[in-house]
Amino acid sequence: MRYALGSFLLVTIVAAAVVGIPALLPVADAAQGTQVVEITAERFAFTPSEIRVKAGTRIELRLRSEDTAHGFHIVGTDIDIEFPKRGRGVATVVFEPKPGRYTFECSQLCGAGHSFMRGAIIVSE
Ligand SMILES: [Cu+2]
Repeated sequence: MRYALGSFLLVTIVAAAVVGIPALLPVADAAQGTQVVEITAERFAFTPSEIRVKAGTRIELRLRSEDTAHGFHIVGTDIDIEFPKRGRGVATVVFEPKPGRYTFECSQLCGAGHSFMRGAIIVSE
């Protein structure tokens, strides 16, 4: 397991398997300005693959695999983690981005379509 620790990055691995997450849609926590986004990875896509937030939002990404281990790298940042295969837990990444468009990609070789596993976080002013 690799951890890239930056000032704006917090990584935790939740040991318990998360079963039956009720929704994949972002859940806003207005009081703290935190938006929780559940992301599912499955060869060869992240769902959702596009996340839009307003500037100043703290994004808590909860990454869960539906098959093998995958990686999650936000290009241009030091966020790059591996998260476990199905049933082995969830990895949480906290990202507090400036406005802009950030590409994320799988960083753990996971099969023939690995290089297609990407998405974007779009932070508007
Ligand atoms: Cu991959």
